[in-house]
Amino acid sequence: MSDLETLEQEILDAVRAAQDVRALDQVRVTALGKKGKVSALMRALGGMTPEERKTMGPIYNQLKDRVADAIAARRQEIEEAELDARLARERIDVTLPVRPEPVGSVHPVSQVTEEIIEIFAEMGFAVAEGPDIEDDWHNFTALNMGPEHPARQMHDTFYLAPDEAGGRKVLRTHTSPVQIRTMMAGKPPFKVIAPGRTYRSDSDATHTPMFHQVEALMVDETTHMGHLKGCIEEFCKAFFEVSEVRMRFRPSYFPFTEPSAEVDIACTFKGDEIVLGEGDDWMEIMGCGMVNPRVFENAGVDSTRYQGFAFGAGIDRLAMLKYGIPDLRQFFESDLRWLRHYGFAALDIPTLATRGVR
Ligand code: 2U9
Repeated sequence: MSDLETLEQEILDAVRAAQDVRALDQVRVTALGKKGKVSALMRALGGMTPEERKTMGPIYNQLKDRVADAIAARRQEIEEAELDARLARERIDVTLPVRPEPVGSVHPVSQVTEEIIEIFAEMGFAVAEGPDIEDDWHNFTALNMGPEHPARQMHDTFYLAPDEAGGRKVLRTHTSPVQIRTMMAGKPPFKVIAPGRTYRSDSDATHTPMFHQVEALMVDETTHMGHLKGCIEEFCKAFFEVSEVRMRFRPSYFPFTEPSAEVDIACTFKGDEIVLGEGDDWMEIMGCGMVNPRVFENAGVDSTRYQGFAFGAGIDRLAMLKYGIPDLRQFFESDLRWLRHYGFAALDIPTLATRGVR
């Protein structure tokens, strides 16, 4: 056997003997690394005559390729064997029943979202969804906030980098674009709620950059403000689990509704606790109004035939009020102690309907 053949045999034996990626890498370094044996041969080509180089060059190159191929093949073998071993080690029997002990909990925002969806489902509202990343038109312009509208400034918008055409997408600042998409995709009547994540560049004790909203939209030929008031009142009674709730509607302004109002519910502060539904104090819980005809026209709905109401509320704020959670920022800190304290038992779905509150 020539020296070259012996060298190749030695290297290939070492490749086969390597049992893990680290050992294999060691073999690669001793053969093909800077100071490796095959690399030394390649370097030696430089000191040869042109004729010698012509003969030996291809021989050394082929040797190098065979060694590299053998290493790559062995690496694949080792990786596949390691994966098989890991899959066998970490095998999970997905047919096993769920552990009986509490291992996780439902976040108050998820719990409250489910409660809200259920209350509105009973009133005949479907859930509508849309993208978190929106275009300017759906988030602003369609909602009667044209490029120069001052209300845009109040939204503290997160803008994405401009695309090739110079358009800048936004993280939706409210869930209202979902209702625009719903109206554009279908025909009236509409009866939907849009719960979901919303984003504004704002952070203090009562604001987080990501928060949750729920908005409702009902559109038909005779929908009027009485329906709006009745619907909000039914929602409040069911959500806060009280048989009566005193409310007041304060005139307000939103570009997408006309007229617009803010809704307060009566409350009493008893020490640290707050009792909702009765008392001499007021707590603002949502905004609402009759859909501005301009919004209907933008969304392809005939505003001479249809009218509708809309309202919007912060889910996080509703959760704080209902479950006595003092600090909004803790909602999103993923602190296990907080989650264990304020979380709800998984699988124990305490729906309002099954508890027969209404
Ligand atoms: C369409 C037409 C009208 C949704 C509305 C509000 C009033 C409102 C705030 C509540 C608390 C946002 O999270 S918050 O700060 N929202 O006051 N939202 S009316 O009106 C719409 C939506 C969509 C097509």
